[in-house]
Amino acid sequence: MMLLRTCLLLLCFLVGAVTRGAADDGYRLWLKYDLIRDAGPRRQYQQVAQFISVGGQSATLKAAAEELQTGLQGLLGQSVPVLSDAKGRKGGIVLQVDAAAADKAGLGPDGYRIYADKQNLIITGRRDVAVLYGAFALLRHVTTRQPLSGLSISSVPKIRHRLLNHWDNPNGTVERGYAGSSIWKWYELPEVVDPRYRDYARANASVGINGAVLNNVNASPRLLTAEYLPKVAAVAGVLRPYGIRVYLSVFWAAPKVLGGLPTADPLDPQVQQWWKAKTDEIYRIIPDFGGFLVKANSEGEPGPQDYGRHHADGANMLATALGTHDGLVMWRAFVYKADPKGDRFKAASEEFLPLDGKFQPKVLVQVKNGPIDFQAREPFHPLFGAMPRTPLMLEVQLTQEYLGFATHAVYLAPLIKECLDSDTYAQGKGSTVARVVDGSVDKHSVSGMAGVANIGADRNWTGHPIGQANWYAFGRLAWDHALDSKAIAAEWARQTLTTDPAAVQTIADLLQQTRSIYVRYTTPLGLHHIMGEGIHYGPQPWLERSARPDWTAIYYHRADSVGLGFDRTAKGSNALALYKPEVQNLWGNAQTIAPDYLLWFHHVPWRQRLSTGRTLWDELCTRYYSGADSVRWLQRQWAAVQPSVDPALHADVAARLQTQHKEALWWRDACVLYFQTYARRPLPAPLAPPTRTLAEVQRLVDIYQLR
Ligand code: BDP
Repeated sequence: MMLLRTCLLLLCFLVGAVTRGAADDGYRLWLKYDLIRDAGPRRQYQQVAQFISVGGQSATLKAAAEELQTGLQGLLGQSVPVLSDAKGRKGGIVLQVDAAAADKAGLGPDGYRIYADKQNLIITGRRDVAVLYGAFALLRHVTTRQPLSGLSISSVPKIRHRLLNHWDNPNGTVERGYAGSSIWKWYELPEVVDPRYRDYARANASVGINGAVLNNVNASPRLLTAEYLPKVAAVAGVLRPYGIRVYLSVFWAAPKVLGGLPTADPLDPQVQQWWKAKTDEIYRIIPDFGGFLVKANSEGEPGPQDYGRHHADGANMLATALGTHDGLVMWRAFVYKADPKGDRFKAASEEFLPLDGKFQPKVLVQVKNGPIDFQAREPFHPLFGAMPRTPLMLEVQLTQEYLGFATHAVYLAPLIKECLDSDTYAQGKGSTVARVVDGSVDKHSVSGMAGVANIGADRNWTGHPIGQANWYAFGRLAWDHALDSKAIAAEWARQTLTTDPAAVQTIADLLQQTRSIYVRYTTPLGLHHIMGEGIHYGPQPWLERSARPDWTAIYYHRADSVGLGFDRTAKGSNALALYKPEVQNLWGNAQTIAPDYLLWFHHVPWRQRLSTGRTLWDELCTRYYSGADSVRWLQRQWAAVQPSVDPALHADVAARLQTQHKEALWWRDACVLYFQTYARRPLPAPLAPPTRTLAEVQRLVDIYQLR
């Protein structure tokens, strides 16, 4: 009797667990493939998914077929056999490489086409990997419940090299990573190959990412050693079927540290020989190695300038070492010498503009979206459009170093789009950053976009569940920068969070607002670089002293009894002159500049009336307060979708939003109280003054600065 009861109880528990479903831990990202519960649409998809036929044996085609099989079986609840030949059968999906047809259709190496012929659904492209992209596109199509009848889609990426940059260290830590330790387990490799690498590759391929720089730009020489290269090769082996090439960040002084040479001078024949031999060694082990990423003479890293050479000497030396190997040198333009009298805004332009036309064809110069450093809002980097003879890669940051770590919900597609859509006027109106980067403005055949990864070993990959949307959106925008950021948000939410259309809409709406809300409660009106020293978390606008003047906050906001903001007009640093006249007109006049950019370019009197009708001081306070209030709005919106989202996942985001609100108040109070010491004015009605003192907020910030 007792036994029977125990068995019954156990049975009830198991049935309960199965019907409830396991809590969603976020591991599956947007590749969930949960059953389509609505029988009507499910049947329609079932009719065209009777089988998958794959015309080829390659690992990539196999991966495509496997993904479709897993995906469709999950979505449709039926088994879908994989055949090597359709043999006149109808009602299936046919994967086929067709170079001639792809070339005729202008698909390029990666573009795909999906269309319905009389019998089947065909996915085709010039190469295996194009077919793989098509397979993922079809799954996205089904997951987002779009019709298949009469289907005909072609899609060609606008950017050739779509890369994640991992800032991962060989010891397992991640620079500016907030989702746990590195996913690359260097100590275990190459013998232990974590199955997670394959899921990483699947996720990337699903959004078209085709390259990964595995290690931090502040590079350790370790990965270049004969001991470590087989580890790199093991990772490359897992990523290869998914069309992802592996790249390495290199430590400039490696010939000294690893090769025992007395110098790392790029013009020294022994140094050149060392790199040539090292490059050949890499290609022997990893034949499709992608190339090198270099941070040189930046923030204390060694570089060619240590030997009186310039960046092009260094980049070209590596390009020569690559020789006939099919690889790239991505040379970063993130450089700024410590100059108390200078303007960091201009530093990269000063070093790189004279080098335009001096780089070898294998070199791309990688430029951050803005001139300072991944701030919540920056004007586009003045190098875009100013180096016509050099292909420029765009670098954006997905890890939220300056955007609230993995605690604040900030969807980054609007930030990335704001940069991409900015007009440089390089070749007249319409020369957007997007078109500079995709090569169309200056007729470059090579192009690239890099996203600094927000991925770590946390079960859900990105710490904050919403961070997944940033990984997703980066891939989608690198593929097609014309996509709309809210549409991407909806697409992501539909695949990741809920199938309920109203909830998807609410989530897309709220995601779309997150970045501007974050800007308002941290750095409204064009304030920048006023965050906590070193960790870059929380507010510290009062920071006056640091190892370098341009690491303080006062260097950037220039608050005084008269006003606030950095004068970058001709009366100030004249950084504005780096832009084309049309852009200077847009931003040069404090009366007409969009308020969002105001303090980037102007020192504005506190009492000055802005285009919003308020004085600078009143507008500043209003934005800080409305920004913090808007986090409450985010919370309400998120609460509204609760019935449609997995409970564990919903609770996780809801809890993070609580922290976000608390910290929005922290930012608000710190900045309003601090700037008030200069403005010496009361808060405009009806805003209630903070209930804590400046000293109290400062003490709070001090805690975060403790070691
Ligand atoms: C800064 C980060 C630093 C990076 C640097 C870079 O604080 O950790 O090494 O950028 O991009 O934002 O090289």
